[in-house]
Amino acid sequence: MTKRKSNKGQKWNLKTSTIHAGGHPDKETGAIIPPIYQTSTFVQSSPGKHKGYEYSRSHNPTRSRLEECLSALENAKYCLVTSSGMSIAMLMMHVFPKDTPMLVGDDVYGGTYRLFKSIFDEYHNIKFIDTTDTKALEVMIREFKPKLLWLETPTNPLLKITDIKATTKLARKYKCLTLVDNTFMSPYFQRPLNLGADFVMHSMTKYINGHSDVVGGTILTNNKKYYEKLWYLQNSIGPSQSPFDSWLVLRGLKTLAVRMEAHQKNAMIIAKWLESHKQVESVLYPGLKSHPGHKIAKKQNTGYAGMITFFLKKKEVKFSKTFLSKVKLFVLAESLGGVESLIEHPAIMTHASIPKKTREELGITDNLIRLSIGIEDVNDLIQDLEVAFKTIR
Ligand code: P1T
Repeated sequence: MTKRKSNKGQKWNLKTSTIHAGGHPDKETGAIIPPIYQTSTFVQSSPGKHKGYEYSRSHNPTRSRLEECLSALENAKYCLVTSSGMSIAMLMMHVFPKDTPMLVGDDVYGGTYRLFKSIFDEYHNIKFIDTTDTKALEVMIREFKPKLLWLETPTNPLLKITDIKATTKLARKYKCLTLVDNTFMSPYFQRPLNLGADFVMHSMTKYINGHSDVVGGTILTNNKKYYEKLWYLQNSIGPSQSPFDSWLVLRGLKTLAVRMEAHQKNAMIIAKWLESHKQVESVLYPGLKSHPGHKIAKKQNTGYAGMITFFLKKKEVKFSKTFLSKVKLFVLAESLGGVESLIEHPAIMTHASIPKKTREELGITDNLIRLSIGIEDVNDLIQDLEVAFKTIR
């Protein structure tokens, strides 16, 4: 039997890695697809003598395969896979000693905001800031002396773009580590570690898995010390991903490249269509020339993915509610990054945990609608939105 090696030490392009990294044939049987090691524990021949696996909370061979694949995609030495995106944030908060000063982007996923604002604010000294404003950021970093800068780019839901290279350089000057939540781009379009970030994380629930059937998280780094801390915490606290879910993510990852291209192709057409629509006040899509962060996105990304945010001209919430309930093909649901198109109202749904006043200051208003563009036929998607627009004329 020919034994193909894993890609450790080899340089594959990303498209190849999505299919082959971590994908060596099973040693016992030659199975081309890694087995789902659906086991909680592993037999030892004598106490402490095992084959590298002891207990599935600590390590599992299927999860290891996924970690190997993700490491190749994000160009990282170390990867940890967990049970959700939020558990990654929770582990990171435990890495640092009590009262650590930290800066977090002001427009992050509502659940991330809630975790930092209502749980870890008693443990750490956390401040929120617009990370796209490099000048204000430098003043804050100099004075506040954070040890960690946590940012999303593009942000959720306003799709603000931060210059990763400039920002990580700035943070490093003041000995501050940077974490980029790369959920909205996927490694196919953005690789933050290559741009200077110390950590990159994903809610794998989204583009990484891509099929809306798994909740999962991952964090990657080249820093051994921090990886070891994170692994120790994950093993001690316990948010491990199940072998079956890791296997599903490995399966989903194989089509990452074709999915991302298809998301982006549809999203660009829909964003342009929305921009010219009479009932739309404005559209935010990083691929549009009108987007304030377009130039930076063009420089640091190889594409713009499938998330679009737009504002209805009719500002009252009743119009947004009607619009959202009239679509038939778009599914009204939280989450994003699956092959099916989703639509949602951030103020009522994904970002409801942010106080109304803060939400409005940020621009998460009642007429804001967020789309996750899937890979269906784009004409069907446009037709569906047009029917909803007609109901609020
Ligand atoms: O849902 P979970 O896998 O725990 O991931 C949380 C998370 C982290 N980071 C970003 C940028 C996210 O968008 C999310 C989850 N977001 C949604 C559920 C949403 O609809 O925006």
